[in-house]
Amino acid sequence: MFLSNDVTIFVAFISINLLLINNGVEAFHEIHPHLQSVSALSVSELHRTGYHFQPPRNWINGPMYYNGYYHLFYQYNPKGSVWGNIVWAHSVSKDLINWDALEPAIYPSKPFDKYGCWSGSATIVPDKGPIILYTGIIDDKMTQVQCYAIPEDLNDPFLTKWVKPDEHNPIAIAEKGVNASAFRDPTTAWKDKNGHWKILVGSKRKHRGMAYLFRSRDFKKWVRSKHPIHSAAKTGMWECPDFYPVLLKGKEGLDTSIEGDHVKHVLKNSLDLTRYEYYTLGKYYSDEDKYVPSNTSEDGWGGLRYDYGNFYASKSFFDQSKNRRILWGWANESDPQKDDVKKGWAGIQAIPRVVWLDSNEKQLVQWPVEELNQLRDKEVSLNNKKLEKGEFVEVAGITAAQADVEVTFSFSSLEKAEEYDPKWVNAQDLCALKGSKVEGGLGPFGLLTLASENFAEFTPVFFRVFKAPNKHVVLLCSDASSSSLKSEMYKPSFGGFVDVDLATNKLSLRSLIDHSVVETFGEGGKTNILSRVYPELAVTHQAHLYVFNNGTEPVTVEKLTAWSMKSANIKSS
Ligand SMILES: *[C@@H]1O[C@H](CO)[C@@H](O)[C@H](O)[C@H]1NC(C)=O
Ligand SMILES: *[C@@H]1O[C@H](CO)[C@@H](O)[C@H](O)[C@H]1NC(C)=O
Ligand SMILES: *[C@@H]1O[C@H](CO)[C@@H](O)[C@H](O)[C@H]1NC(C)=O
Ligand SMILES: *[C@H]1O[C@@H](CO)[C@H](O)[C@@H](O)[C@@H]1NC(C)=O
Repeated sequence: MFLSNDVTIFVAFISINLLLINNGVEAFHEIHPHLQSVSALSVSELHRTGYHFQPPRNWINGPMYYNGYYHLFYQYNPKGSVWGNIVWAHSVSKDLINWDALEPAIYPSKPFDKYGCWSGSATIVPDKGPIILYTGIIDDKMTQVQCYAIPEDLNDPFLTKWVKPDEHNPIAIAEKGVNASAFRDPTTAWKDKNGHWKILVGSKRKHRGMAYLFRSRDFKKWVRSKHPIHSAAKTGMWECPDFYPVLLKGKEGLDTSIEGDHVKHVLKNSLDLTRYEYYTLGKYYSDEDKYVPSNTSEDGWGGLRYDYGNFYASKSFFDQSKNRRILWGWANESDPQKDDVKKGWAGIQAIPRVVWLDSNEKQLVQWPVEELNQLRDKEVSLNNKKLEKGEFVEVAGITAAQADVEVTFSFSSLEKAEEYDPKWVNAQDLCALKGSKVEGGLGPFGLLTLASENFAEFTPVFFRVFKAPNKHVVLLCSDASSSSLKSEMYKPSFGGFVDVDLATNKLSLRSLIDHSVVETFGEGGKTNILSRVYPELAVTHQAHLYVFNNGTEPVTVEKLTAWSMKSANIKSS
């Protein structure tokens, strides 16, 4: 995976402790000068996250669970502040929240990856252990091939060292008809019922995005199937494809090799053209190496998204220790590059999310891994609090800049819902049109996160309900437009529609607030939005959290629980 236009500065990890004073904020940070690549002299803690994983460089390769440890591999440039020299950095964890960094697992060392080791995935192959497949760059024209690496010592619990055998490497090259500059990001392999291993590799032909399928008996010799498993016109390069089964009923995750009538398959791609991710649900015909999206999901960028905010290059893996599928994405910065240089870091990981098929079988549902709850500290609650139009109530007593909040709102009637205009097909545009200050009927109501004393800054996360001829349309917005006094930020008002039955007259939200992140799960994880924000005033102890209602219909905070969140223990190497 390749972010040519995104120059992220990482600085990181000097081995002396720095004490920074920023607006009264104290912070310690460890930095290693030998890894430092740009001239930042200090690392600003101001907007640094307390419990979201912050790699120095940031999108992920295949995370995996093996022998009691979760492994996170991520793309990282140890030599420069601009994109290049990409290696696979490596951290391990027992619980997906607290992490220890190891030395890089994979770095350019062979003719087949001399110019870079790009994204890929890990597969745990029975009797062999984990095998990493990744994209190697063989020349300065960015010619891409697929390679593999294996642990040097399977008895090392951390799998610290990885080797790239000369035999059978690279495992796949761009043969005739395949664009060698657009041929990357192999998926985790699955094994079909005939014993063939299969992987996908993202590509495009002119403007048509596609995923090629490769097949192998022995995980060494791979053959490309004649047709891509799937393709879609005008979607451009498919980065970081992900392909996996989900159970029709239940939240349990499945091993990537499961197929049959009791599952649907998910095909996700990160579209380089829009910088967002889209997925479809569909049927996988393994004998024909074909995937057909079902008619409930739109194929292309009008379609379903894991997250309607900053969330890209995600990967999922099956966690056999807890029988769940975990989805993990990367969130870039929204501040200008010069601020990244100043603050000395850029890019975070979203909180790992369990993913399963909604009972309506039309979309996925996601929820933060339960391990996150160990960081919950001081708890406050607010129950049965009615909010009239224009009312807002503070959720006081917690660290509002580093918090987890869950809330259920109820209302007695849908009558006052505003008329829905069928022209409003784009949720993000609608959120921009109807912000939290625009009075509505039922909604806007929700949380007001990272608010400063006088509301000069705030990031509202809210619902708004509309009435269409035969149904209600529910909109969820996460609006960064007033999040910071600084003007030159990217401050979108992200939005997504929520496919929910309103018969219960209730809507719920969970927001994970972490200094420069507001990561929201709407209606139990049906519609999710991650926003990056950089308040000037609403920082650390000056940040406040509220519930609010700006609709004419009163709403009730039926139940709200909020926690101060402890920081995770994320160590650098
Ligand atoms: C191959 O992909 C590269 C990189 O995106 C692009 O610049 C080039 O035009 C593509 N070639 C063809 C023949 O489509
Ligand atoms: C979608 O497909 C199902 C069968 O798989 C069919 O019953 C339904 O009518 C189709 N819906 C549309 C809108 O085509
Ligand atoms: C609610 O509306 C009022 C009046 O427009 C506005 O001053 C206030 O900021 C709004 N609340 C939020 C959370 O946007
Ligand atoms: C993250 O940054 C913003 C602002 O610079 C861009 O608009 C996005 O395209 C970018 N997202 C990704 C996935 O790179």
